[in-house]
Amino acid sequence: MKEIKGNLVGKSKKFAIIVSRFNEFVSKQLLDGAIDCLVRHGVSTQDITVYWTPGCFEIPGVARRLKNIKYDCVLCIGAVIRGDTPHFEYITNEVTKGIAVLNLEKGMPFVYGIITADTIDQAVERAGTKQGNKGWDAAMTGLELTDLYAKIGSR
Ligand code: INI
Repeated sequence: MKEIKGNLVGKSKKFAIIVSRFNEFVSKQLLDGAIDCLVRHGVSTQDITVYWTPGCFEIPGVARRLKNIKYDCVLCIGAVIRGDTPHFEYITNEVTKGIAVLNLEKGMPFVYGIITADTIDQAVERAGTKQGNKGWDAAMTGLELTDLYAKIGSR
């Protein structure tokens, strides 16, 4: 049997992080968690580039523009919080679909680090309090996937 796993090795790996400014009081905590995780796993701060978007809706478009720049992984980070109108559904659907399509089309990992919460409390709980930090979790996924993709090689 042959089994291939991605290890959490960040040395010499280049990461882009795209983060939404909307609900910045949450997304900034997610960004800090992601950077902390990458650096603690050996990624140099010089190998991390952060791109800010107005909202989560814009994240897939910006991610697509990065395709010609040499990154090993793109982390997509933001928070969509439900309001009184159906807006939440449109934003979450588009950002989710957009990131999924990029993963399939571009042959490199685009990690889904988007919190979709019904309430502000739920979002805060996932941004470094009760439920951990989903930015940190996204970075862990990114580290594992960059190593796994490297082991698989280009197809
Ligand atoms: N963008 C978010 O990142 N989170 C939200 O909760 C949100 N809500 O609720 O409106 C949001 N809206 C802005 C959207 O992402 C776009 O930036 C905007 O529609 C302009 O295209």
